[in-house]
Amino acid sequence: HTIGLATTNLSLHAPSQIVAAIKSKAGEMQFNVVISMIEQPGLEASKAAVNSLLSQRVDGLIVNIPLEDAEALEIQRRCGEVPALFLDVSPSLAADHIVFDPTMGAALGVEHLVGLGHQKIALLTGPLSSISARLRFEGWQQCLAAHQLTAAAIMHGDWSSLSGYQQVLQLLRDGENPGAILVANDQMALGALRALSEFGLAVPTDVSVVGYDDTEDSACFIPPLTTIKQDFKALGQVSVDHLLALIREEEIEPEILPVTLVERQTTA
Ligand code: IPT
Repeated sequence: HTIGLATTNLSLHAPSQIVAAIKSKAGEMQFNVVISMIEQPGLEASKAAVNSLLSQRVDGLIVNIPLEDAEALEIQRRCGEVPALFLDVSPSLAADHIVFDPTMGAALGVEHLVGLGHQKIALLTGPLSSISARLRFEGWQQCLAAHQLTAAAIMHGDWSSLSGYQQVLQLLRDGENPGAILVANDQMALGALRALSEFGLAVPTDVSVVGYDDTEDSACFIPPLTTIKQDFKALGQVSVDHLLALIREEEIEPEILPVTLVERQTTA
């Protein structure tokens, strides 16, 4: 038995940890995993990846590529009888999916900083072509508004640590001085920490930083990163269980997984 896994670029930490978790759980269940990786997200590349997995006669598909609802539905149609489970889509998608709760993750970050007394909070989003990046961004803005706050600055990165470094460096060069930065993933937070350090700003005494993901390395950043944990091991287990249920033609509902705040040493 074989699971097909269509994934966004594995040079990013979160997708590679998701693949590792799926591969481990599938192994326990005596399923093989064949992987098709796309270089850049997009509908055409996603369709090609899915076609190549279908031609290898997989029993079911997991798709961890950021997709708009219409794109996911088109891919689902293309799969025909083969069940497909989506991991990077809107929680309201009308197709099988398991996603981490982006609104909860955004709110946890804002509430943590506001609870510490921060009011000048800058936002560093992921690429706005990604549905999850947009949902985290919207969640931050809604939660700030609920506290009568607006973002002190808005920056857009591409998930890479280098983009985080460049965006925060530019912010500081422009003379902006936020008391805190909410960052949409830990890799960009790593770059943000480097920019702050190069500017002579101390974390967390001058600037607080909150990441998002809690990837394997985040506890070893300098200082250890406070972040929103998406439990990738749990996602791997739940998504394989869920796909196997779909393969057995059992009735099963989409799931929204909770996220948690992991408080380390980048916030005060
Ligand atoms: C999402 C990660 O949070 C982000 O860091 C980045 O790696 C992105 O994936 C790549 O697409 S996790 C996803 C399941 C929403």
